[in-house]
Amino acid sequence: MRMEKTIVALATPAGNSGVAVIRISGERAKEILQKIIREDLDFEPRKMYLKKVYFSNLEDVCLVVFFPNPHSYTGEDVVEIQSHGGYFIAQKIIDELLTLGCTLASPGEFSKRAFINGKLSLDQAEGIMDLINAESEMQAKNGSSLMQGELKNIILDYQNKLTDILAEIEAKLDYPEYEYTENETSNILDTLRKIDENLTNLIDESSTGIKIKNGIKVALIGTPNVGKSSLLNALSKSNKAIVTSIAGTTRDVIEAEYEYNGIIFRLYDTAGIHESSDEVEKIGIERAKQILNEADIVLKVSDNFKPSKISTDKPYIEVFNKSDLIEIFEFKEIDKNCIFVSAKTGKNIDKLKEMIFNKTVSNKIDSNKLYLTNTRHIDCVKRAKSLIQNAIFQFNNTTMDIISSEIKSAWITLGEVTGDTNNETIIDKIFSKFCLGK
Ligand SMILES: Nc1nc2c(ncn2[C@@H]2O[C@H](COP(=O)(O)OP(=O)(O)OP(=O)(O)O)[C@@H](O)[C@H]2O)c(=O)[nH]1
Ligand SMILES: [Mg+2]
Repeated sequence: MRMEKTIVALATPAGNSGVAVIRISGERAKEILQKIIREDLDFEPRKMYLKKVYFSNLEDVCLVVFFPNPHSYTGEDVVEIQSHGGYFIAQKIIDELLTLGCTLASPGEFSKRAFINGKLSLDQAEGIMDLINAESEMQAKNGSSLMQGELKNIILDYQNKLTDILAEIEAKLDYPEYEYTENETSNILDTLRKIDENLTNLIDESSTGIKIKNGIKVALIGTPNVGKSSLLNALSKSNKAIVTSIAGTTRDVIEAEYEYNGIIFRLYDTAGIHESSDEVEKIGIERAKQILNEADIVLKVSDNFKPSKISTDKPYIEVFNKSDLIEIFEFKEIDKNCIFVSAKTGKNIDKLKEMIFNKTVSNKIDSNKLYLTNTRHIDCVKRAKSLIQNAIFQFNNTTMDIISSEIKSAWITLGEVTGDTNNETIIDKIFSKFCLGK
């Protein structure tokens, strides 16, 4: 399907940089490129040209390249102009392209066109965004697998199996007197059960996928002055939190993060919890309690080597900080929930990271596996699973046309993952969340 508008956007972030990439897509892309370089050139596909680009009363020497349809990102004619970086120059070139006939692209419009032109499935487009937004190795790996069609292929495989069953049932619906052999019904049931089992696995493992996507929330909780902020700095190798010897230094929640074994851990340093009459500190303490509720794991920090009195129903680790102040030659684990560390010397900080990892994700993660990380995909797979289960449960107690209708619905629901069967409003909504120029 061809679009009427030829769209333009900056594909690189706005700001000062070595180069800026301006992307144009649509029927008029080549003609507009010829106008801005003031040359009637018949571009060789995908070949870089060094050309002067004219805009306002200025000019820049740019690299330009033409990707004729359908061999381009969007499947349309695409032009890329690499100008010198800098907010001003790139913006002025875009202004000129707008006067020459381009329209400003909306967020995600390039990817949406790629999807409409069959260059990408919906989940592949979402994978590209995951890859762009990735902050950790696992997020990048998962985004890349999605982008390369790993989930799409799984979904297509299930859809094909369902199609085979549907073909078999539909062919026999015209012959109401047809009696299914035991072999035929058990083959259909076996296939449905296998799909159900695979979908169930995908759903079960998606809790790990969500952790990969969102990161693990780690709350640092304790009484004032025990070294929570110092620990946040030590764990994240940053200087984000203010550290002083004055009790009650931290008021607002301070956030920092670190990556461990490909996973992002989000640290939340909070105000020391105690009875306070200070108005500002009281608000900070309330926020600390809120963070305690939202955390995936809590570090109960103390500096007197006694377990903290703060109670939580979340998984937690007792962290005895300032261990450099006592003479322990060999730190012994009292139990699996407790560790002696020193934010000051860095002692056992890596061991603490390992403990946090083991308590939150360990053993549940296989770096070669594709996890469902997107709530939209998880929702589709859950609905498809429930339809398949309906078909299985009713199999021996109802007519084949009812079974067939459940299977058809499951097929359609699975198709929503790849965007095969979505309506236009949903598609628009999904792409509107993408970034500009993508
Ligand atoms: N010796 C030693 N001192 C530490 C260690 N960690 C923190 N401190 C000191 O303890 C004091 C308090 O540290 P903070 O990190 O500000 O403590 P906090 O728990 O964030 O304190 P509040 O924000 O007031 O609740 C500072 O003087 C730190 O230098 C440590 O491992 N060893
Ligand atoms: Mg603090």
